[in-house]
Amino acid sequence: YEQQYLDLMRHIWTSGDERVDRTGVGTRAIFGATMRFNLADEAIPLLTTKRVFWKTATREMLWFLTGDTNIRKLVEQKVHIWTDWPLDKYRKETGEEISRDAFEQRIIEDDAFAEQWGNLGPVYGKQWVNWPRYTPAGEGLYRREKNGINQIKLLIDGLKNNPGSRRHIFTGWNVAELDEMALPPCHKTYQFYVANGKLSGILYQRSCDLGLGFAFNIYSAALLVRMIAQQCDLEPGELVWNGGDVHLYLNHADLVEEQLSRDPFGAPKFTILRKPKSIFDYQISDFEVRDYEPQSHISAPVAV
Ligand code: THF
Repeated sequence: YEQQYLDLMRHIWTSGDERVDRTGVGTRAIFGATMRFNLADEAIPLLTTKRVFWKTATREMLWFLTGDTNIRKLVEQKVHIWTDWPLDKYRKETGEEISRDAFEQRIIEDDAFAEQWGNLGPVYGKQWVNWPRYTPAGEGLYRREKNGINQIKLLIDGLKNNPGSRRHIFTGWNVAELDEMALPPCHKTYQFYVANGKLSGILYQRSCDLGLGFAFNIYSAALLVRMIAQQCDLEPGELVWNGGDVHLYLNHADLVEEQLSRDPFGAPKFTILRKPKSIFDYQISDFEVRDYEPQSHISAPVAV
């Protein structure tokens, strides 16, 4: 599987379309790509050609499942991967040249500050577990209900009660609310499939930062399939990844060169140590990775 990734990276770097993107950094891109990964025998898609911080990605996934959209809980756990967007907004709106560390410190220490500046808008978690629900309130008006739709709960119920369904889907792409989001969802649609006692998943990702985000996105999707399979008493099957605009940022040249010079090594294993009561009750200590001996981390800047 990792060879699929490295081949795609090489292909995009050598023959992708060079284009200007939203961030102004510039990318090389292709449109449409698929990778498949078998999750049997505790296999987990963690890249071995660089170290991937799987605990960070796990904390992010658990945070999504709480429905939270404020970076505070992430920052408290030393997860910094969502800080750059609120930080950028803060700097632009106040003109203050605050450092990233100082910004995170204020997010942790100052409730009002976190409330005002730490929010990403109705991104992933909000849509996943609390998609807005409207009911008619007469005279053509609608009332927004206090509790929205929990797509994840419905998904699990559906997988348990009607495994053969072709509608096991959840999505963060709430068209009416895209404008309010710091960033519209990249990993936007998940679909699941049950056959022969196994649960498989497809992730459709509209936009993929192949050098940086992909390592997180593919691991997180596998984690999700594994947690859902456990909750539904199924074995993990296959993870299929579909990318739309799959790109490499032009300022990731060093990362690309370094990573393409390395060979994959070993087969990391993943275990869930306990079966929590529901999909919403997992903790970081429930997960164990073994046989993961990656080559060194390669740092690269994130385009905001
Ligand atoms: N925007 C861009 N340009 N790339 C992305 O990968 C991305 N995301 C999320 C939203 N917008 C994006 C944010 N997720 C890292 C990882 C995931 C991110 C953002 C940043 C990152 O910097 N990873 C480093 C260090 C990790 C760490 O410090 O723990 C890495 O080397 O992996 C993709 O969904």
